[in-house]
Amino acid sequence: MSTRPITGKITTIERHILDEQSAFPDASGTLSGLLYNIALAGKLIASHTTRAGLADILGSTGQTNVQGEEVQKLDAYAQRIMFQLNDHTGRLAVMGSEEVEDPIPIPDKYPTGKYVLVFDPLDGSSNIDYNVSVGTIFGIYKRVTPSGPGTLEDLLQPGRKLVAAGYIVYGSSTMLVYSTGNGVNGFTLDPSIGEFLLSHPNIRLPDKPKYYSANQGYQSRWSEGVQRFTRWLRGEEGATHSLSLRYIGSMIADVHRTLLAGGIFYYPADTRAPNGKLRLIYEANPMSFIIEQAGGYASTGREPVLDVQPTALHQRTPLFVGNRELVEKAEEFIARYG
Ligand code: AHM
Ligand code: MG
Repeated sequence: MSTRPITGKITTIERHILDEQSAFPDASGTLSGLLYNIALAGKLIASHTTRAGLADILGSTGQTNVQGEEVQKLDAYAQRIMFQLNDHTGRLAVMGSEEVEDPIPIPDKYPTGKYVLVFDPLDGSSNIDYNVSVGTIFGIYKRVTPSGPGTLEDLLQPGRKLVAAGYIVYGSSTMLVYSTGNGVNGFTLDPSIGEFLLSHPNIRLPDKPKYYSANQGYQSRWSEGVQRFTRWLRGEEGATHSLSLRYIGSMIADVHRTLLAGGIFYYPADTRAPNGKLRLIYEANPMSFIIEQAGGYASTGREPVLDVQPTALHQRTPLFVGNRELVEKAEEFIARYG
């Protein structure tokens, strides 16, 4: 074991959240508490995802965990954790989740608050069986209805109105990345002490993009503009350089890599999915907010994702996110060829 003394400043996520809050002298601490609770949810979900391969073994023997609960599927667990950590705090008016069809009310016995939480509790969950990275995505808005229980109207806000957003990726290590509109910071979970520590301060997309990322298995279903754009990324269609390809099939991990390495991730519309696959409110918007806060750009291919006015909780959107010049190039090809 290393006996090297700790020399650098160690910033826990709690300290970072409080430091950010101090920039707003009138802040009540409600948002800070909400963010800290989400970080706690991330730790709990991370401790389960690392045991993912064991769930079936334990489940088949009828094992129960320490709380006496039956071992259950990870996405249901992640949903329950996000709900239970946030339902009683008096901070939220309503929640919206990929896992639940309707707006999730705050139980009557608890007070409601001024914020709204949208989340995908476990994005990429089809990858769990193959030990591929998955993650939790979240977005926080101020409520628009005046008081009492929050409604669908509170959830149908454009991404531009996000107060904070972020994600927790359960990969080779667990990382939490968030922004309150003042840049992007990343924290790595130190499992030995159970704390998220600031490991990636002030993340900016590198100027020189490295990878493009899309499910090219669907290429024949894409529009001509998207097909030509893809060829351009590979050095054809008059391009002067080409990018390398990476596709995990877990949006959270594909966008996380795009954020750190530079490049573009896209999930376009296709002949079978005319609005693409990804969901606007709790997948595309929070990830787009992060990418834009880090100097990049997010588009539907025709307009900024963050400007889309949602009309339904689970609506889908085509998504192009990454280095601005690449995303704008996609818009150019789509405007020209459809
Ligand atoms: P999920 O929310 O059910 O996990 O679905 C969303 C996931 C994204 O993480 C990923 O980008 C996409 O589905 C992959 O889809 P495909 O298998 O069509 O490439
Ligand atoms: Mg998802």
